[in-house]
Amino acid sequence: MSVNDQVAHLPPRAMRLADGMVWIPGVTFTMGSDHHYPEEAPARPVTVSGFWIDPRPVTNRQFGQFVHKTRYVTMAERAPDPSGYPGARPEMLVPFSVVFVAPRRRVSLADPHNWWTPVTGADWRHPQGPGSSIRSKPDHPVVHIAWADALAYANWAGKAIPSEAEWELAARGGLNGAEYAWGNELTPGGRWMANTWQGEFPIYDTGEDGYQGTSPVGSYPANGYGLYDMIGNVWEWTSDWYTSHPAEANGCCSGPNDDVDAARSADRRDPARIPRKVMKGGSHLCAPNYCRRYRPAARMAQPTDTSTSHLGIRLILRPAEPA
Ligand SMILES: [Ca+2]
Ligand SMILES: [Cu+2]
Repeated sequence: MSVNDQVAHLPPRAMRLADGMVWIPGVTFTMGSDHHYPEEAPARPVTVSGFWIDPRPVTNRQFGQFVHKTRYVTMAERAPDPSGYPGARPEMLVPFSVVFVAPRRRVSLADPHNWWTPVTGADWRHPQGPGSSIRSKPDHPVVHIAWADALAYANWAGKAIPSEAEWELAARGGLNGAEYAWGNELTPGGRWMANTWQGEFPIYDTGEDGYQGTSPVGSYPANGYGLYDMIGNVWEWTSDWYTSHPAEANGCCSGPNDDVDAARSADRRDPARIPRKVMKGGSHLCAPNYCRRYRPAARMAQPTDTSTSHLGIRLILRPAEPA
């Protein structure tokens, strides 16, 4: 299908649900890319049925309403269950979440521990750890959300977490095969289209795009489907179990092989063998010198038990199956 055909399928403005969800028409599109990281290849046709999607990631204010109503306690606020972590030292089994901390000087880019720090007391209300707050960030995307938290919120909202294919189709905004969610140029006419990192990662972010760290959702232009922040700001959970090569994945995200796929998604070097989901969209930490994942095709593995300061959620709604 050509780009023009796809644009003809853009949803009319009227096709929005009362809460602003946007209709993404079912289509066959080119998923993945052959021009970047190996885990994105091969570019291949994938067919997705139509669905509704939230135009923005879930914000701190929205997540706060959920917590207020349900008294839900996120994974980052609970001590890990020792049975899931054989051999872990007791002092490690305390509530924590993973926070990006910029090192003071140049470090090896080969070891993410040089900038990712487990912080006790870091959670969605305290994104940088104890002493930090979200008081000035009601409209920023919620972060420090583990997979179980994402599911709990989705269930409460009566919505679902998108599959990787649904997410990528939505992110492409009707531009089939484009590099970015807005076309083939990172900064068309010099304009920043998403919240990413400028300058040398991980030492110093110049914030040339207007923001260091997260930004209020909707601060950058929407894509062709009217969706904000699909790229940059925070990564977003998808429901697919991670495989290093998309062609290995089953056609469907759940079913009789779900347990097998979950087990296979774990990192072999991880003694606890925590299963990993695919996250999409890149974040405010994606930088040209380290991680050019501010593109719809980009993907990373995220252990389901781990929450971080640059990962949030966006929900979808699938139409009811015809009886
Ligand atoms: Ca930025
Ligand atoms: Cu990145």
